[in-house]
Amino acid sequence: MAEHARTAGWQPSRREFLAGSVALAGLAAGQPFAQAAETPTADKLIPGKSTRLIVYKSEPFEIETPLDLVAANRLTPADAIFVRNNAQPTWSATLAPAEQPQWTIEFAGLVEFPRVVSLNEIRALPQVEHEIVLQCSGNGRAMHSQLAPVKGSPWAHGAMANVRFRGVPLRTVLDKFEVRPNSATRFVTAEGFDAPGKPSDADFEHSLPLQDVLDRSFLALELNGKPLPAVHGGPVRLVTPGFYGTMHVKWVSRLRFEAQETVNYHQIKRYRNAYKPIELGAAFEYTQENSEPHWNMRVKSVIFGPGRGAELKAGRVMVNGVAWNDGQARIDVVELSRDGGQSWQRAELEKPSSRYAWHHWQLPMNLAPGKHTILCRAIDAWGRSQPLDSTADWNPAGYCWRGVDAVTVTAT
Ligand SMILES: Nc1nc2c(c(=O)[nH]1)N[C@H]1C(S)=C(S)[C@@H](COP(=O)(O)O)O[C@H]1N2
Ligand SMILES: [Mo]
Repeated sequence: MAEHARTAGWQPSRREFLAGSVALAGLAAGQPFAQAAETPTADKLIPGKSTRLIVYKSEPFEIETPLDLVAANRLTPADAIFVRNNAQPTWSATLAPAEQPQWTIEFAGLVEFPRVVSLNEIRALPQVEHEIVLQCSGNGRAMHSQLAPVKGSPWAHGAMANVRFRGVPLRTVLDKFEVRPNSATRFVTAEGFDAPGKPSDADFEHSLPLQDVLDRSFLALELNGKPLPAVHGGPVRLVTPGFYGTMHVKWVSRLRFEAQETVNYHQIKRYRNAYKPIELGAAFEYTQENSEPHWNMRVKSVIFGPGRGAELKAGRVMVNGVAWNDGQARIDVVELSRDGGQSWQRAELEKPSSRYAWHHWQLPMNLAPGKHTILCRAIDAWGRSQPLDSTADWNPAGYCWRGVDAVTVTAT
């Protein structure tokens, strides 16, 4: 994609920025990564992160949270949240807030009054807070790979978190600054300010359906009650509750109102789900016609306890975990099976703090001595559920795992 010229504002182009031609006030310069033979721990890569995180890649960051750490808190603390960068902007190497007094967001494209709005102007508007599941669409890739080989980092269940974002609804900003999308507008394309390492690679951006953006999106300025850390998109990130994490564009610098989805690599070649099943092990070329982007999250549930492979005392065992979906229909049922899915028992479902957040559930089970595999699945009010056999969901990129979860334990 040709680099755009910014119509106004102080910001340099993304590529100039990456080249370091302009110094940003208040942003910690990224530490140069030591090229050690061993991958450094997450706290070395991103000061403030937990040492327990699993580093698949240090450049760009692909860092998972071990499931017990995901399960340890109702609200995932910032130091434990997984990280996924597609490029590696230097400023992303810190958990500190990205103080950006001069940051601007440009509103461009099919709008009556295109304009550039400063973050300070946005900050002054009424804010909302949403507790949401932040989940990479690659979460669960390791389970896909048990069916047939897939490409990409083998995320288990830990490319997810339950967090609270606070910020200004996009609709509020559009109203206030009279940015009026015209009737031809169908998508909003959000550009991140990060630029790829190789100039020939694509910038990071995603198109989202206009209606969802107007209904749900907000410009997040805070995470868990604190200024948004740089690594998680600070100073400002576009968040659309119910969508997969890839759509929550970090370091958002421009929103383009458009009649068509962008043809950007990250929108068309990756981050999509095919409309029809893909044969196990087969290659697949995504196009706009044969697939749809990772927008709404699929219904999913994960067992938090007992842990995978746990050895425990026979008798009464409390099984617990979480379920969620895209927040568009109520999660009705979470049920567990101990006989491979022939019979199911309903878990007790807690009222969630938000329809976009984890829905906690639990069920006591009586386990006789021996090995047990416990399955779990959620069903929402639209009847959407999770497959017992995920072969029809398999895809070569290992995207959007939503299979029935399974935990095997030994009771003695
Ligand atoms: N600008 C920008 N936004 C981005 C990305 C990126 O590479 N650049 N990665 C996306 C992907 S694929 C995911 S899963 C989430 C990860 O969010 P986190 O790093 O805050 O956990 O950010 C999304 N937003
Ligand atoms: Mo992702």
